[in-house]
Amino acid sequence: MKSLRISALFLLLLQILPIQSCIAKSNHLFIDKDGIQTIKSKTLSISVDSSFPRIIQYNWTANESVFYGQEDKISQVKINGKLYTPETTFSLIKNEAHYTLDIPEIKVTVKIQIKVVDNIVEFNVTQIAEKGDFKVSTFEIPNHNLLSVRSTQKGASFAGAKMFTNVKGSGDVFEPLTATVKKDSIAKGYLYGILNNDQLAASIWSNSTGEKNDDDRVLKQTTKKEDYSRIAIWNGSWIYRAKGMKTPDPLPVVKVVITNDINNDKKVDWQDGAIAFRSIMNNPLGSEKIPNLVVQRIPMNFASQATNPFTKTLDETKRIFLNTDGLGQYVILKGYGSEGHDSKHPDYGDIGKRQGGAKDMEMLCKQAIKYNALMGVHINGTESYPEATAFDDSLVNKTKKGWDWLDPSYYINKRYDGTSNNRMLRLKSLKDQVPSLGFIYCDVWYDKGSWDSKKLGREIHSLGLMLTTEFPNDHEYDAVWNHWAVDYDYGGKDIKGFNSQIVRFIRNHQKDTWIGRHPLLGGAEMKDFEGWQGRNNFDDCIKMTFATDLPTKYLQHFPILNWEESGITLDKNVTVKMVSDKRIITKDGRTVLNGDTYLLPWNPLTEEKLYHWNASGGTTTWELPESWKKLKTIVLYKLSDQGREFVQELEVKNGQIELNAEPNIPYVLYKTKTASQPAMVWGEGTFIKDPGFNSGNLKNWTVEGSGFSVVRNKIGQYELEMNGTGAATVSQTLSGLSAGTYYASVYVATSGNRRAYLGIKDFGGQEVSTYATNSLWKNYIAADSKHDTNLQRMYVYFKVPQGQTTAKLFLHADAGTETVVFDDIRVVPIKQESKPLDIFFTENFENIPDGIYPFIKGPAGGVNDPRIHLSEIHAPYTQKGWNGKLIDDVLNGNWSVKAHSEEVGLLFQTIPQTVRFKPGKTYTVTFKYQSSGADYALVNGDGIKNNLSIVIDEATTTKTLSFSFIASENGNSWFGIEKINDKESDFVLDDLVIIEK
Ligand SMILES: [Ca+2]
Ligand SMILES: [Ca+2]
Ligand SMILES: [Ca+2]
Repeated sequence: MKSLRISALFLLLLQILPIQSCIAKSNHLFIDKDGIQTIKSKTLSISVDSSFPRIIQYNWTANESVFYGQEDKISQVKINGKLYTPETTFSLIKNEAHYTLDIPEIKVTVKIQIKVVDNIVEFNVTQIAEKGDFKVSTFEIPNHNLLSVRSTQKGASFAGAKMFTNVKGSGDVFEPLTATVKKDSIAKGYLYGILNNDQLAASIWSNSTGEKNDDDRVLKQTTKKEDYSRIAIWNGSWIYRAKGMKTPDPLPVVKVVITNDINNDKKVDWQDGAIAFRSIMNNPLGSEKIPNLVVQRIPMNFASQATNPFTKTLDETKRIFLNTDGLGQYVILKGYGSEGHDSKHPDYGDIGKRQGGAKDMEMLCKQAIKYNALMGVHINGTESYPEATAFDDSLVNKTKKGWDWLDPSYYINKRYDGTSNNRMLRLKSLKDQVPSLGFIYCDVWYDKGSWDSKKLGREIHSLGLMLTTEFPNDHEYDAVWNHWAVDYDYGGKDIKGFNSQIVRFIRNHQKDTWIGRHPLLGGAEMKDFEGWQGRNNFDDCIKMTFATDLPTKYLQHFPILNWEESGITLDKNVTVKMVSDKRIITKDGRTVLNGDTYLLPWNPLTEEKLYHWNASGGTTTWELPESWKKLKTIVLYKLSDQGREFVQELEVKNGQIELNAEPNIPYVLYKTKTASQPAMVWGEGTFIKDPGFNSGNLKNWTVEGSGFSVVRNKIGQYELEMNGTGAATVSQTLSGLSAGTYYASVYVATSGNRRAYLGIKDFGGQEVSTYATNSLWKNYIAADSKHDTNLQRMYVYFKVPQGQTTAKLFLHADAGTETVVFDDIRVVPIKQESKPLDIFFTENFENIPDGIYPFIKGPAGGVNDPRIHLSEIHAPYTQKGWNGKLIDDVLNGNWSVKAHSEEVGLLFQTIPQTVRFKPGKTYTVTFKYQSSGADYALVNGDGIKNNLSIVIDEATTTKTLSFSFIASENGNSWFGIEKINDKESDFVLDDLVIIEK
């Protein structure tokens, strides 16, 4: 540092200048009489005021053109909303301007550095020293005018973007500066702002934010001066120490970038400023992954059903891998925790045991990376449910109810959750258990770009996790993907994506947040198949991936350089334009996409293979990429969920190929014949090989008898079908077992009394099996891939003795003429409690494999996401008396079955494959219950008929209900609980005991 002494002459000057107590001095530097100093790079020199941190003017070295800053004297800072005039000391250190701003009345000193690097000016607050009791919460330099243009400059113009989320309209403001332009009485807030004249364009980026939003990230004001009108931009207030925080935020910083015609289109406009802005902006963690995340998936678990256990999701990841030849996948595990969706949130570390627990989840996330899939989780940081361990009177406001699904939720005090560090610890607990997790999707945040949003972003990023969110207006700064933008037909059209040409220009390659279906750029979209919104068609997902997402993602590999009405030019010589209502994409002048058919190089930068898609099918001719033209032949493969299938070698003629394709079928072309994908290990991490029959064959099974085959159904699921009339069995040896109790389950459908068995033998105990005879009961679980069929799970329990590691699992169909279908076998260790010999059936719901065993969901509400689940105790919040609760959610132990504000109709019932009532026998069914209204009835049925219905009294303390019946001759007896009116009430059941006589 140069030693500094006060010059007597300068002090004299100060007294006659209309400035505050400026103390600027230097031994070696010339300071002109106005105290103006110059610092510079090779590209840019700037004049700064030595009496206060103010940039007056920027000079572009190459042609001496000028960009203005703040020509007016300013001398004040605003701290915690109050104006102060600091005593300023100035020094130049190695071509950097350094200011020390002393504010004696509050004993605060702020140090600021301004430096020029190439075409960028950094304005850094390097220290905020609080020497007394006063604490700085906000810091601002009013009217800072870091950049300005004048009406006397040709082409002077402002372009700014505000948050705007409707599919119609835009958040962009383009304001050419004329002498008659309307002035702004106060500064207007924007998220992004660019100024330009006909020589230079410029923009600013800062880390400023507000308490409630970041709408004032960039402030813009049009004013009238004596000789010209002026538009200026600078940044809004910084939060240094948020309310409730003991530690400060990162120090304030703002950067300015100046550019000439950087896109070489012979004019300077906002688009040059937008390109230059990329060199100063924040790049949200994971934004570089976005162009490669082509396939969009949401496996959904809800209402204890665990219809998408982690191991199944890994198998589906492999199917997509094969069908897309390894395209990147973005997968939100919605319902990874507790009983699914966001139940028990914000206990982020409570990984659902029915879904497979932490071990299976880490296995999924880690293995998925091998298949180019990024796994993340859906979390709720806005609402908490009473069963959460984190739920207490500090976390929530019990007078503010939030979303009510499986249980009512309450709004979280986010500031408390952030400042207490509790949220960070809960996020860390998840990450510690699942180190291979890729991202966190934050649902329903509703907090825009507030300080709380920024804090959450920092927490998540500090764990190395990418952040994505539901709405484009939450976390604009940190999030790279928004559900409502990508799920085009879901949610309203008023909150869809970030509707801004300016911001899409800047960040199209970094985010999936835009309004989809843009005629030129397209937009990422999802048509997933794993239960979210009840969607379950695998082939629809493939179609969306290739028809919409691959072209979108191809373009996202190239930042936008020029955007005209007629077309867009992107980096690396890529263009997209409309020709006679058809989109044409070119690379190096050659067409790679023509309407709904394409030959897209992939990876788009390295071009080692080419994807072909033709929506209507037929023959097309394509010019090959430069590096492919000299080849004599290239190799065409057809893609399916079994991987690459060789079609033919194609002759290259004059650098071109002719292709014949089936409609809506993906193809991939390689330069040489390429080994087929390695055989997939289906059922990885489970005890069973190929539990979902995804290999398409029975190679993993021993087959006895004939008639069994693996069939791909209409929605792209492989199932085991018995179409023969004789008896037959398929079996396989489970290995890796250890001493303990297990269950095995399988989805099954049969009819006409043809018995379909699941059994376990050769495990050191007596063979166990269960069977179905008539699948009369429809699957009403929307998040179940088998919904709208009559496939339901059946279970057998078995106990492996010490020293035994293997067992034989078998599926068997008796002789018969009806078709039998099996799918999705699970074998999982589970705790079992012994039951007395004289008891026919008992269940206390403490250790349920999945679903609400022995019940299935009934027809009430149709196929939906039901509001019946296994309720977990967290006294006093889940129990009667807390906050006016009328009944207990849990009657005995830690778990009960709870139906919450359900629809009218049969809510749940047993079926013979879960509780088989033998014809002619008498059964006494007993259970404990509480009910907050006399709105329920006990139903005893036979097949799809209800024989008996008994209204159950309201019970706000635990009561016991007992009834007896004689099982029907056809073997289809069951019992269940019905909701008899549409009043809002809850019903809780536990300690089911059935005695046979
Ligand atoms: Ca230009
Ligand atoms: Ca299957
Ligand atoms: Ca219980």
